[in-house]
Amino acid sequence: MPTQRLSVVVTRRLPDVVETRMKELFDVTLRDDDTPMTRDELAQAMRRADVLVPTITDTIDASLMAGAGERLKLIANFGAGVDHIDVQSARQRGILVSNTPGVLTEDTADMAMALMLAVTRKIPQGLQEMQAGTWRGWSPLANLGTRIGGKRLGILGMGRIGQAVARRAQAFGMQIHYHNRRRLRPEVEEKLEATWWESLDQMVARMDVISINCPHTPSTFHLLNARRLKLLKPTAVVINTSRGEVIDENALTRGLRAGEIAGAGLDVFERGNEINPRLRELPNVVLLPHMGSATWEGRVEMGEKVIINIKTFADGHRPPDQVLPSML
Ligand code: 8YV
Repeated sequence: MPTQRLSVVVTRRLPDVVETRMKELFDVTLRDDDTPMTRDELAQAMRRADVLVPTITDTIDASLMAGAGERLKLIANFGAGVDHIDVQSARQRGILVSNTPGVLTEDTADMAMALMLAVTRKIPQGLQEMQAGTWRGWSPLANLGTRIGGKRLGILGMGRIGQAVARRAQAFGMQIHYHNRRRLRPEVEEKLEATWWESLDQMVARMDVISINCPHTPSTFHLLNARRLKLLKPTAVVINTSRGEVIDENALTRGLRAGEIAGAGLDVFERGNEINPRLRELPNVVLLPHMGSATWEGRVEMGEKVIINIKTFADGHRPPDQVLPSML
Protein backbone atom coordinates (compact mmCIF):
# COMPACT_ATOMS: atom_id res chain seq x y z
CA MET A 1 0.00 0.00 0.00
CA PRO A 2 1.64 3.34 -0.95
CA THR A 3 2.35 5.43 2.15
CA GLN A 4 0.41 8.51 1.00
CA ARG A 5 -2.84 6.59 0.55
CA LEU A 6 -2.94 5.39 4.16
CA SER A 7 -5.76 6.99 6.07
CA VAL A 8 -4.46 7.90 9.52
CA VAL A 9 -6.60 9.33 12.33
CA VAL A 10 -4.80 11.02 15.21
CA THR A 11 -6.95 11.37 18.32
CA ARG A 12 -5.18 14.31 20.01
CA ARG A 13 -3.37 17.49 18.97
CA LEU A 14 0.38 16.82 18.68
CA PRO A 15 3.32 19.25 18.30
CA ASP A 16 3.12 21.18 15.00
CA VAL A 17 6.29 19.64 13.65
CA VAL A 18 4.83 16.14 14.09
CA GLU A 19 1.47 17.03 12.56
CA THR A 20 3.17 18.72 9.59
CA ARG A 21 5.28 15.65 8.89
CA MET A 22 2.23 13.41 9.14
CA LYS A 23 0.37 15.61 6.64
CA GLU A 24 3.28 15.23 4.22
CA LEU A 25 3.28 11.45 4.52
CA PHE A 26 -0.30 10.31 5.05
CA ASP A 27 -3.90 11.11 4.37
CA VAL A 28 -4.17 12.26 7.94
CA THR A 29 -7.13 13.50 9.97
CA LEU A 30 -5.97 15.71 12.80
CA ARG A 31 -7.85 17.02 15.78
CA ASP A 32 -9.03 20.64 15.77
CA ASP A 33 -8.61 21.31 19.47
CA ASP A 34 -6.82 19.89 22.49
CA THR A 35 -9.68 17.74 23.77
CA PRO A 36 -9.92 13.96 23.87
CA MET A 37 -12.22 12.15 21.45
CA THR A 38 -15.53 10.93 22.80
CA ARG A 39 -16.14 7.21 22.66
CA ASP A 40 -18.43 7.74 19.67
CA GLU A 41 -15.79 9.74 17.82
CA LEU A 42 -13.26 7.04 18.57
CA ALA A 43 -15.60 4.30 17.33
CA GLN A 44 -16.19 6.28 14.15
CA ALA A 45 -12.46 6.80 13.61
CA MET A 46 -11.86 3.08 14.08
CA ARG A 47 -14.49 2.30 11.46
CA ARG A 48 -12.95 4.41 8.75
CA ALA A 49 -9.17 4.60 9.32
CA ASP A 50 -6.35 2.33 8.17
CA VAL A 51 -4.27 3.48 11.10
CA LEU A 52 -5.34 4.97 14.42
CA VAL A 53 -2.93 7.02 16.54
CA PRO A 54 -4.41 7.07 20.04
CA THR A 55 -3.02 8.27 23.36
CA ILE A 56 -3.58 7.31 26.95
CA THR A 57 -6.86 9.26 26.96
CA ASP A 58 -8.44 6.76 24.56
CA THR A 59 -9.69 3.55 26.14
CA ILE A 60 -9.80 1.01 23.35
CA ASP A 61 -11.50 -2.01 24.86
CA ALA A 62 -12.78 -5.23 23.31
CA SER A 63 -16.16 -3.76 22.42
CA LEU A 64 -14.64 -0.81 20.51
CA MET A 65 -12.25 -3.22 18.85
CA ALA A 66 -15.21 -5.38 17.76
CA GLY A 67 -16.70 -2.39 15.95
CA ALA A 68 -13.47 -1.59 14.08
CA GLY A 69 -13.70 -1.47 10.32
CA GLU A 70 -12.04 -4.01 8.04
CA ARG A 71 -9.58 -1.28 7.05
CA LEU A 72 -8.11 -0.78 10.49
CA LYS A 73 -4.78 -2.59 10.46
CA LEU A 74 -2.57 -0.68 12.89
CA ILE A 75 -3.01 1.10 16.20
CA ALA A 76 0.17 3.18 16.48
CA ASN A 77 -0.04 4.38 20.07
CA PHE A 78 1.47 7.76 20.91
CA GLY A 79 3.01 6.62 24.20
CA ALA A 80 4.88 3.72 25.73
CA GLY A 81 2.22 2.26 28.01
CA VAL A 82 -0.53 0.36 26.20
CA ASP A 83 -2.73 -0.55 29.15
CA HIS A 84 -5.59 1.49 27.65
CA ILE A 85 -5.61 -0.79 24.58
CA ASP A 86 -6.92 -4.35 24.55
CA VAL A 87 -3.87 -5.75 22.77
CA GLN A 88 -5.20 -9.32 22.90
CA SER A 89 -8.41 -8.53 21.10
CA ALA A 90 -6.51 -6.38 18.58
CA ARG A 91 -4.40 -9.42 17.80
CA GLN A 92 -7.44 -11.63 17.43
CA ARG A 93 -8.76 -9.20 14.83
CA GLY A 94 -5.42 -9.01 13.03
CA ILE A 95 -4.82 -5.40 14.09
CA LEU A 96 -1.21 -4.61 14.93
CA VAL A 97 -0.35 -2.44 17.93
CA SER A 98 2.82 -0.39 18.29
CA ASN A 99 4.10 2.04 20.94
CA THR A 100 6.90 4.56 21.49
CA PRO A 101 9.41 3.06 23.94
CA GLY A 102 12.79 4.56 24.77
CA VAL A 103 12.20 8.20 23.93
CA LEU A 104 10.45 9.05 27.19
CA THR A 105 12.73 7.08 29.48
CA GLU A 106 15.03 9.88 30.61
CA ASP A 107 12.30 12.49 31.02
CA THR A 108 10.19 10.16 33.14
CA ALA A 109 13.18 9.24 35.29
CA ASP A 110 13.96 12.95 35.76
CA MET A 111 10.42 13.44 37.01
CA ALA A 112 10.72 10.55 39.46
CA MET A 113 13.78 12.26 40.97
CA ALA A 114 12.02 15.64 40.94
CA LEU A 115 9.11 14.15 42.88
CA MET A 116 11.45 12.37 45.27
CA LEU A 117 13.24 15.63 46.07
CA ALA A 118 10.02 17.65 46.16
CA VAL A 119 8.57 15.34 48.82
CA THR A 120 11.68 14.75 50.91
CA ARG A 121 12.93 18.37 50.76
CA LYS A 122 9.50 19.99 51.12
CA ILE A 123 9.84 22.07 47.96
CA PRO A 124 6.07 22.79 47.58
CA GLN A 125 5.91 23.98 51.20
CA GLY A 126 8.81 26.37 50.58
CA LEU A 127 7.23 27.62 47.37
CA GLN A 128 3.90 28.13 49.11
CA GLU A 129 5.60 30.19 51.84
CA MET A 130 7.31 32.40 49.27
CA GLN A 131 4.19 32.88 47.17
CA ALA A 132 2.07 33.68 50.22
CA GLY A 133 4.71 36.14 51.44
CA THR A 134 4.78 34.48 54.86
CA TRP A 135 8.54 33.83 54.99
CA ARG A 136 9.98 35.54 58.05
CA GLY A 137 13.63 34.74 57.32
CA TRP A 138 15.95 31.82 57.82
CA SER A 139 15.67 29.65 60.90
CA PRO A 140 17.73 26.58 61.85
CA LEU A 141 14.55 24.62 62.34
CA ALA A 142 12.49 25.79 59.39
CA ASN A 143 11.48 23.57 56.47
CA LEU A 144 13.60 20.64 57.49
CA GLY A 145 13.33 17.71 55.16
CA THR A 146 15.19 14.44 54.98
CA ARG A 147 18.34 13.66 53.00
CA ILE A 148 18.05 11.15 50.16
CA GLY A 149 21.82 10.49 49.99
CA GLY A 150 22.66 7.23 51.75
CA LYS A 151 19.01 6.14 51.79
CA ARG A 152 17.64 2.92 50.33
CA LEU A 153 15.68 3.25 47.13
CA GLY A 154 13.54 0.27 46.12
CA ILE A 155 12.66 0.32 42.43
CA LEU A 156 9.64 -1.72 41.47
CA GLY A 157 10.11 -2.60 37.82
CA MET A 158 13.66 -2.44 36.50
CA GLY A 159 13.05 -1.92 32.78
CA ARG A 160 14.35 1.07 30.84
CA ILE A 161 12.79 3.70 33.11
CA GLY A 162 13.62 1.85 36.34
CA GLN A 163 17.27 1.66 35.29
CA ALA A 164 17.30 5.34 34.35
CA VAL A 165 15.96 6.16 37.84
CA ALA A 166 18.64 3.90 39.32
CA ARG A 167 21.43 5.75 37.46
CA ARG A 168 20.20 9.10 38.74
CA ALA A 169 19.67 7.86 42.29
CA GLN A 170 23.15 6.35 42.27
CA ALA A 171 24.56 9.80 41.46
CA PHE A 172 22.60 11.16 44.43
CA GLY A 173 24.36 8.62 46.66
CA MET A 174 21.34 6.39 47.23
CA GLN A 175 21.59 2.63 47.70
CA ILE A 176 19.78 0.92 44.85
CA HIS A 177 17.47 -2.05 45.38
CA TYR A 178 14.99 -3.50 42.95
CA HIS A 179 12.28 -6.04 42.40
CA ASN A 180 11.65 -7.27 38.88
CA ARG A 181 10.23 -10.41 37.33
CA ARG A 182 13.59 -11.08 35.77
CA ARG A 183 16.90 -10.36 37.43
CA LEU A 184 19.25 -8.00 35.55
CA ARG A 185 22.37 -9.36 33.92
CA PRO A 186 25.22 -9.43 36.47
CA GLU A 187 27.19 -6.71 34.65
CA VAL A 188 24.18 -4.34 34.62
CA GLU A 189 23.48 -5.05 38.29
CA GLU A 190 27.11 -4.37 39.09
CA LYS A 191 27.19 -1.09 37.18
CA LEU A 192 24.10 0.15 38.96
CA GLU A 193 25.32 -1.31 42.27
CA ALA A 194 21.80 -2.68 42.51
CA THR A 195 20.54 -5.39 44.86
CA TRP A 196 17.81 -7.68 43.54
CA TRP A 197 15.00 -8.77 45.84
CA GLU A 198 13.06 -11.82 44.80
CA SER A 199 10.48 -11.05 47.46
CA LEU A 200 8.66 -7.77 46.99
CA ASP A 201 7.34 -8.00 50.56
CA GLN A 202 10.83 -8.18 51.96
CA MET A 203 12.08 -5.31 49.82
CA VAL A 204 9.14 -3.05 50.60
CA ALA A 205 9.66 -3.48 54.34
CA ARG A 206 13.24 -2.25 54.23
CA MET A 207 13.17 0.74 51.87
CA ASP A 208 13.24 4.49 52.57
CA VAL A 209 11.86 5.35 49.14
CA ILE A 210 9.86 3.16 46.75
CA SER A 211 9.71 4.15 43.08
CA ILE A 212 7.08 2.51 40.87
CA ASN A 213 8.45 1.94 37.38
CA CYS A 214 6.66 -1.16 36.12
CA PRO A 215 3.90 -1.04 33.51
CA HIS A 216 0.28 -1.60 34.46
CA THR A 217 -0.73 -5.13 33.45
CA PRO A 218 -3.14 -7.61 35.04
CA SER A 219 -0.23 -8.96 37.08
CA THR A 220 0.91 -5.55 38.39
CA PHE A 221 -2.56 -4.23 39.27
CA HIS A 222 -2.44 -3.19 42.96
CA LEU A 223 1.01 -4.67 43.39
CA LEU A 224 1.28 -2.19 46.23
CA ASN A 225 -1.95 -3.28 47.89
CA ALA A 226 -3.17 -2.49 51.41
CA ARG A 227 -1.23 -5.41 52.91
CA ARG A 228 2.07 -4.44 51.27
CA LEU A 229 1.63 -0.75 52.08
CA LYS A 230 1.36 -1.79 55.74
CA LEU A 231 4.85 -3.32 55.45
CA LEU A 232 6.42 0.06 54.62
CA LYS A 233 8.47 1.82 57.25
CA PRO A 234 6.56 4.83 58.66
CA THR A 235 9.38 7.03 57.36
CA ALA A 236 9.07 5.69 53.81
CA VAL A 237 8.08 7.72 50.77
CA VAL A 238 6.30 6.33 47.69
CA ILE A 239 6.94 7.75 44.20
CA ASN A 240 4.81 6.78 41.19
CA THR A 241 5.53 7.93 37.64
CA SER A 242 4.18 4.77 36.00
CA ARG A 243 0.47 4.03 36.34
CA GLY A 244 -1.88 4.73 39.21
CA GLU A 245 -3.37 1.24 39.07
CA VAL A 246 -0.15 -0.30 40.40
CA ILE A 247 -0.98 1.16 43.84
CA ASP A 248 -4.21 0.76 45.78
CA GLU A 249 -4.79 4.52 45.94
CA ASN A 250 -7.40 4.37 48.70
CA ALA A 251 -5.12 2.26 50.89
CA LEU A 252 -2.21 4.62 50.17
CA THR A 253 -4.36 7.60 51.14
CA ARG A 254 -5.37 5.87 54.39
CA GLY A 255 -1.73 5.06 55.19
CA LEU A 256 -0.61 8.63 54.53
CA ARG A 257 -3.43 10.07 56.62
CA ALA A 258 -2.67 7.70 59.49
CA GLY A 259 1.03 8.60 59.43
CA GLU A 260 1.93 5.00 58.54
CA ILE A 261 3.62 6.27 55.35
CA ALA A 262 5.69 9.47 55.47
CA GLY A 263 4.91 10.88 52.04
CA ALA A 264 4.14 10.30 48.39
CA GLY A 265 4.99 11.88 45.06
CA LEU A 266 2.44 10.90 42.45
CA ASP A 267 2.29 11.76 38.76
CA VAL A 268 -0.38 9.18 37.95
CA PHE A 269 -3.63 8.11 39.56
CA GLU A 270 -5.80 5.06 39.71
CA ARG A 271 -8.87 6.63 38.12
CA GLY A 272 -7.19 8.91 35.58
CA ASN A 273 -7.83 12.52 36.53
CA GLU A 274 -10.46 11.65 39.15
CA ILE A 275 -8.24 11.97 42.17
CA ASN A 276 -9.26 10.84 45.63
CA PRO A 277 -10.14 14.22 47.27
CA ARG A 278 -8.57 13.07 50.53
CA LEU A 279 -5.26 12.66 48.74
CA ARG A 280 -5.39 16.24 47.55
CA GLU A 281 -5.79 17.53 51.11
CA LEU A 282 -2.67 15.86 52.48
CA PRO A 283 0.37 18.03 53.24
CA ASN A 284 2.86 15.18 52.79
CA VAL A 285 2.06 14.45 49.16
CA VAL A 286 3.12 16.11 45.93
CA LEU A 287 0.68 15.53 43.09
CA LEU A 288 1.42 16.25 39.44
CA PRO A 289 -0.89 16.00 36.41
CA HIS A 290 0.85 13.15 34.53
CA MET A 291 3.84 15.24 33.44
CA GLY A 292 6.50 12.52 33.49
CA SER A 293 7.23 12.58 29.77
CA ALA A 294 6.03 16.13 29.15
CA THR A 295 8.96 17.78 27.39
CA TRP A 296 8.89 19.27 23.90
CA GLU A 297 11.81 17.09 22.90
CA GLY A 298 10.10 13.96 24.18
CA ARG A 299 6.79 14.67 22.50
CA VAL A 300 8.50 15.29 19.14
CA GLU A 301 10.52 12.09 19.48
CA MET A 302 7.36 10.18 20.37
CA GLY A 303 5.76 11.59 17.21
CA GLU A 304 8.78 10.54 15.16
CA LYS A 305 8.50 7.00 16.55
CA VAL A 306 4.82 6.86 15.66
CA ILE A 307 5.65 7.99 12.10
CA ILE A 308 8.39 5.37 11.74
CA ASN A 309 6.02 2.67 12.96
CA ILE A 310 3.35 3.70 10.43
CA LYS A 311 5.80 4.11 7.55
CA THR A 312 7.42 0.75 8.20
CA PHE A 313 4.00 -0.87 8.26
CA ALA A 314 3.02 0.94 5.06
CA ASP A 315 6.15 -0.42 3.43
CA GLY A 316 4.95 -3.93 4.18
CA HIS A 317 6.98 -4.69 7.29
CA ARG A 318 6.18 -5.11 10.96
CA PRO A 319 6.41 -1.83 12.88
CA PRO A 320 9.69 -1.76 14.83
CA ASP A 321 7.87 -1.12 18.09
CA GLN A 322 5.17 -3.73 17.71
CA VAL A 323 3.58 -4.77 21.02
CA LEU A 324 2.51 -8.40 21.34
CA PRO A 325 0.23 -9.74 24.06
CA SER A 326 3.09 -12.03 25.16
CA MET A 327 5.20 -8.94 25.96
CA LEU A 328 2.74 -7.69 28.56
C1 8YV B 1 2.49 9.67 27.83
C2 8YV B 1 2.96 7.70 29.37
O1 8YV B 1 2.57 11.02 27.80
O2 8YV B 1 3.90 6.90 27.37
C3 8YV B 1 3.35 6.64 28.41
O3 8YV B 1 3.11 5.46 28.73
O4 8YV B 1 2.61 7.38 30.43
C4 8YV B 1 2.94 9.17 29.15
O5 8YV B 1 4.07 9.72 29.67
C5 8YV B 1 1.10 9.24 27.48
O6 8YV B 1 0.85 7.93 27.80
C6 8YV B 1 0.84 9.45 26.03
O7 8YV B 1 -0.18 8.61 25.54
